[in-house]
Formats: sequence, structure tokens, C-alpha cells
Amino acid sequence: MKGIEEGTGLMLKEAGNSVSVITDAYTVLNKELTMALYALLPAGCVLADEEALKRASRDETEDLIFLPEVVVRPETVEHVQAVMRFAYTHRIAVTARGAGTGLSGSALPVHGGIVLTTERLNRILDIDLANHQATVEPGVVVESLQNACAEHGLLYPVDPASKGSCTIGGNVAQSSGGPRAVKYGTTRENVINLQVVLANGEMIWTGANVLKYATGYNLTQLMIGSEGTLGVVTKVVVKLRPLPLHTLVLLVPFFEARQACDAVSTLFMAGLNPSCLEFMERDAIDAAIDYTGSKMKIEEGIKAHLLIELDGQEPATLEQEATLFYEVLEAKGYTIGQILLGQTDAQKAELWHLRRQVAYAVKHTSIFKEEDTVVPRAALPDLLVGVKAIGSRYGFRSICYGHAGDGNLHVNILKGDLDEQAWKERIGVGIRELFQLVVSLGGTISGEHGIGLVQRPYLDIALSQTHIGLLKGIKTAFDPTGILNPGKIF
Ligand code: LAC
Ligand code: ZN
Repeated sequence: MKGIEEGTGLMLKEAGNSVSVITDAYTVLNKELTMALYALLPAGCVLADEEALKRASRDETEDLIFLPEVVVRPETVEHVQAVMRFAYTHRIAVTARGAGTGLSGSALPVHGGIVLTTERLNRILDIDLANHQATVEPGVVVESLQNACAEHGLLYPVDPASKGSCTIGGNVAQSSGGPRAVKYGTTRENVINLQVVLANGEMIWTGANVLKYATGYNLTQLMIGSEGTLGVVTKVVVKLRPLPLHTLVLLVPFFEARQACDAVSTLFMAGLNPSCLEFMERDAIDAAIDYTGSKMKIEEGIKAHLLIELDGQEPATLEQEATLFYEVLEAKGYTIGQILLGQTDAQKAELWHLRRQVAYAVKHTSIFKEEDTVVPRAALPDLLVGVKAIGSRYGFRSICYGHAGDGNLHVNILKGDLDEQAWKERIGVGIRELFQLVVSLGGTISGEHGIGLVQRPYLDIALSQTHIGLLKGIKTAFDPTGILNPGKIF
């Protein structure tokens, strides 16, 4: 890669190869400090070769690249403590990183320094069958935890699209969600306790391994979604539930996208409780079909789909519930096409594969900006109409999809044929307008991807100065010298 230099917290933007340098007050790891860091940890735990630095320099957010000066791969909590004590003493920036699947630039070391990856902290320490809890290290891949729990008839429900690669620590940092959040909650609702190494290397547990907690401020919840700016999570205790034995998946095509959005609150008002309720615009499913080489055919004139999953212990109950779904949709007079019912494992897997690939498929088609809007679910139709109106005003094409049951709409704004100059001039104003709309509908600017680096310029739309002031006060209490993932959120 052209233009990489070591040791300065360089920012390299691939698009157009423009390179700008962020100068800052953090200590650069010179040779002496790097050697001291090598001496602190066992062989293989500290890397400074170009390959390792490049791997840690990006995530799945657009085309941003920031090089760290060194990568550390601790194997124990004591290693993490040693790194933090070292960074605290020398005022070196530390950015914790899971699998790098984030979508807000949160794991990017914008001030260089140390990237602390959790790849070697990847053990499932305990599955406590008597209490329906699991204790894991942050580098455990979410799907591995789910599989391990399923062997005991238990469910860890949080399932981001990237569940096969993202880690539980990354999910804690971002408060990740995914399709099943509509029934089971996001990471927030499923984590009960955290072991955290603080900026100065001290270690705390944020709560206790209990299902109720009224013992002072809730530091567990504070830590979730804090994007590595308050501490480094070294153990996560999650709650588990009985594994539903059966699922049923329906793909419902709508001739009007607005009606698909409207159907979401209608279904809940009828008393239904799906385990997933996802929305995909026609262009989203088309892109996924192309990208995955699926043979699925979508009827002419269809503008959007709802992908609905029901789960439970009895197939007969699920079938009754599915019938109720049809009845509710019919009674409302929505114009829908042929409903596809996924019954076999292969059919269900194909439908979910398409849904999980949408983000990758859409990004494959154009330069893009992905937004993670969320509104009260009844406001979804207004959000969709507003997104399209803003798009027409600025000349952007947009593709929307997401977790409709949560009112969480991912809006992919595509550059398409727009020329470079117009894209650069309009994208920021367009996003600002989109977020203003979201807030005016009672929503907020991120539901599950976080603020990180790329949403930071828009935080003032969602939060008042008083609110931001309180957040900054919390940051200072936890991280007085500002070494933990600097440059994020505010
Ligand atoms: C999804 C990711 C992008 O829902 O959040 O596919
Ligand atoms: Zn999502």
C-alpha cells in the first residue's frame, strides 16, 4: 500500500489517495518504548510488522485506514493490565479491537498508538447450566458461543449479520443488535456483568452475576455501547434462555414499500411476537440475489419484503401464529404477492443468507455511506418516505433494509453516478438532514452500529450540549488522560 509510514498515527484515505496526518498529544512509540512493551508480554503478543499494522488499520466502515504503531495480542487479563499500566504511564493511545467488523470506525486507531486485539482472549470459560449464564472472554466469536450454548439446549440470542466473525467484545462495545433483538433484545439486554480493565490498569467487575441489580449506578450498562472509550472489557457474563426447538420463516412481498413498513406496527398491535421482523427494499434483495448467485426469482412490481421468523417449542403453535399473520395482513388490505414459506432448514438458511448478505451486496455496487437510523416502529413509513425525499433533493440513490420490528432502518446512501465533487459537497448535508428527520420522528442516529468516528460530527443532532457534557464528564472520570480509544463518540 502506498504511503504507509510507521509510528505517527497517520490517516490514509484510499479514495483519491489523499493523505492527511493527525498530529496529537499522545506519545509516539519510539524504539525504546516498543522494546519495553515487547519485554512486558510473552513472545508473539506484540507485533509491529507491516502486515499486522495493516490488518489493524481498518474495519468494515467505508474506506478509512489508520495505522497503529504497534499491535498487542494479550492472552490474559494480567497482560491487558500490564499494557494499560504501560500506556497510562507514557500516555499512549490504546484502541481495543475485536474482529474489525464494525461499521462506525470505532476500532480505528485514529491517533496511532497501540491496537489491543482480543483475538487470543477467545475462551468460553463457563456455561453455567444451573443459572443459565455463560462467562466468556471478549474475543469469542458470537456464533461459536451460540453453538456451544445450543449443545446444552440453550440460546444466546444476539445475532448481528456478521455473527460468524464478529466477537462478543465488539458486540459489547457497540451494543450490537441483529434480527433477533426484536424479541430477545440487543447485547444490552443480554449481558449481566463485565470484567473491565480501567485506563490505569486496575480491574473491576461492573456488577454481579445476577438478574437484578440495584446496587448503585449501573456500570455494566454504561460500559455497553461505550466503544472502548471507558475501559477494556476482559470477561463478559451473558444470560441464556431455553433454545427454541422450531422456527418458521416467511418472506412476504409487498407491492408498496410504504405498506411493508406500515405492516410492522400492525402485526405487533395484533398481538404477534415474531423472533425476527426484517425489512428489505426490492433493490436490497436484488443486490443480495446477484451477489450470492441465488436462483430466487422476485415477482415483477414487488417493491419490498418483510422477512419474518417465528420461534417456539411446538410446530403447531407456529403454524397457528403464521395463519394469524396472513389474516392480519389480509384484513388490512395490503397488496402483497406470493408469500414464500421457509420450512426446511435449507430454505430457511437461504432466506437468512440473503438477508445477512444485503450489507455486503449493496456496498459492492457503489461508493456508499451507511446510516443506522432508528425510530419508534410506527414511524417507519414516514422515515422511509422522508429518506426517499431527501435522496431526490440531493441526487442520491438509497437502499434501505434492516430490523423493522425495532424501527431500525439501515439506510445505504449510494454515490452511484454522482460526480466526485457533488458527492463530497452534498453527502454531509444530506446525512444531517436525514438525522434531523430521524430525531423529529422521535428516533436517534444509531441503533446498533455506534457513533465511533463517522457519526461523531452528527452527535449534536441527537444529544443536547448538556447531555454531551454529562457524557464527557463520565469519560473523564474513567479515563482522565484520554488514552482509551481517543477521537471517538465526541
Ligand atoms: C445488518 C448489519 C449491517 O443488519 O447491521 O445487516
Ligand atoms: Zn443491522
